[in-house]
Amino acid sequence: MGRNTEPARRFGALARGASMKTMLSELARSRFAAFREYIESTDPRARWLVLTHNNPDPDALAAAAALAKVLRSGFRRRATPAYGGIIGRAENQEMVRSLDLDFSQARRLKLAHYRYVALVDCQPATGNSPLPAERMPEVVVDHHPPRPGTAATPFHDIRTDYAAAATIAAEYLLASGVPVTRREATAIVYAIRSETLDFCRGSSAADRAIHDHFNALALSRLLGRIQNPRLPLDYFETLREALDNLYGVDTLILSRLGPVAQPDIVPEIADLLLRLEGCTWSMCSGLHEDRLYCSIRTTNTRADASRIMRRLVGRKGRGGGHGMIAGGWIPRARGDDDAVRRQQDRLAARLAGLLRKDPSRIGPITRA
Ligand SMILES: [Mn+2]
Repeated sequence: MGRNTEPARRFGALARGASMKTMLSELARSRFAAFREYIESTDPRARWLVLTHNNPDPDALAAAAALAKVLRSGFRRRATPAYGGIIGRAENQEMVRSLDLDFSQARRLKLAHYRYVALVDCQPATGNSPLPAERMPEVVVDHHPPRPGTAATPFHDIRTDYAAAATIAAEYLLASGVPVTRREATAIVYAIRSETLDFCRGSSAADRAIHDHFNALALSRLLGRIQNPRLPLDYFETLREALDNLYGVDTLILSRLGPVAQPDIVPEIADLLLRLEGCTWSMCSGLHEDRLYCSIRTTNTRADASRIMRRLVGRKGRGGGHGMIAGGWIPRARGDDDAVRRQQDRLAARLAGLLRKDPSRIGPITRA
């Protein structure tokens, strides 16, 4: 271990692509050490279910795929990645197709078949995963603010300063020394880009380091195909509906949708609305099956959108998020479409109130 051997060893590590190990922060390494210790204490023959939140986004899909890979290749565990709800957005469907992500629909699996459950990009008992509230997961890997049920789980790694849960899972991949395929690298890169809106929504040094490392391996042609997929006609119809129903007050912009083919379109519209010049808050709501889904966005980096969303949906609904983005749902109002529209208007008025804007001044947005 003489000083003169250092440069050669460092170069060797670089050449093998293991240099990232030295790039992982002290925190990342100690969290992985705790993860390793916990996984090694589990029964090596038992099955693992790796679950995303319902209607998974690219971050949830990439994080679950990476965590399942770590369990399989790093620890020789049997692991099944699965999701609840639907993979709705054309981008996400293209991601699964192009990158050969092997996901099961949780509805088709028997929970009792799995001795262990890992929840990714979500937390227990929050109403947004296929895991029933009474079934405690063994592992939670997430970047949303910690929820009460999480502290009691045997292993949890919650990093609220990370923009993507996929960044945490990618750090596990690197720390475990498991070789990563170019498709897996592409999934991680896309997850971080989409979760941060190409880094315009804020990110940590860890997100940027993981993105840049895996970007060198990513398949740019597939990345391009995922980011620009063909879109079904109902996407354009929903877009028209959203633009026909623009209203707002002050710097808050709102839109409401009727029944939507898939709930993921609601946050997508909220992202789009926030790009209107002069706006600092946006909200979109839309009906899917018996739930009214709602998403809010803000440009205010010091805001707590998650807390506002939870106050917005109240006791009957479920909501969560990060600082600048949040989503949730409430049970749809009984009655016809008009009853739901009035429910959407009440939601908009309540949000205006929470943001200290006068709800009685909410009106259509038109060109001055
Ligand atoms: Mn996420």
